[in-house]
Amino acid sequence: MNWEHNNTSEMAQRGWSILSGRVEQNLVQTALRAIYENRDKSLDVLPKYHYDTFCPDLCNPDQYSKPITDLLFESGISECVDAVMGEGLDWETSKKPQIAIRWTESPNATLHLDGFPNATSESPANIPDAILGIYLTDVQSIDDGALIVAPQSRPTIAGWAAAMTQAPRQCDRSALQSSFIDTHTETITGLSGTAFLCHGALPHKNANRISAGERVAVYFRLYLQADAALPRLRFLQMNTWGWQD
Ligand SMILES: O=C(O)CCC(=O)C(=O)O
Repeated sequence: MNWEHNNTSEMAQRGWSILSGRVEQNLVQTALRAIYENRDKSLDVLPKYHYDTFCPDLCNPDQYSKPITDLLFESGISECVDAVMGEGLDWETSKKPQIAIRWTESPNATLHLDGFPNATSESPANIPDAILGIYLTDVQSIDDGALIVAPQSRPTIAGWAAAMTQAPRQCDRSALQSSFIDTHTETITGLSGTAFLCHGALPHKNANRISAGERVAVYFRLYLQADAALPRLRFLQMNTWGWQD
């Protein structure tokens, strides 16, 4: 896996980029086997698990499943990400996986930011610095349940971040979320083993799965260490996405 010059400029322009190369198929197939052996079908009906994990046993923080963390640490992805994010990444927090399975009956999704508290919550935002996605099945078109992203919402988020910095108590969280721009969205496609990095403040959702079968993706929310040279939320507080050549 490699991070090329064009990855950096794509991050700066639109907030997402596909890593060059793909995760080796033996790692992908081992992860898929673990997922299907551990999948808890009783969770399928509970929408919470669509945004958490369908395999709690693989995502137990006492010991994350090796076939899943190998996708990061044996594929060359962790080195890429370290190179991009300046080795300030908190891997203990960032290696928590989400197993995201989508099929035709999955609920409709709406654009959102991960770690963004809902309107009534008192908790602070915990928006990741970046999100790493890995498709374990082929996602060749939007109908395969691709990830959809909304870079056009950047000015809205930058404005909100500025207001949040100045007067956090007066910020209307629900107003921000309902103002994400659901037109001119972009679709991330790729064959099994494709890995992509998204800016943590890039609104996103999965497209409905129309094709037969299931889409399986693994997501990792990447957080910089608290004492990293650039503080968390740095992307939100800047007018650019924070990625420079
Ligand atoms: O399944 C996907 O591709 C997106 C999942 C998602 O948006 C989330 O869990 O926050």
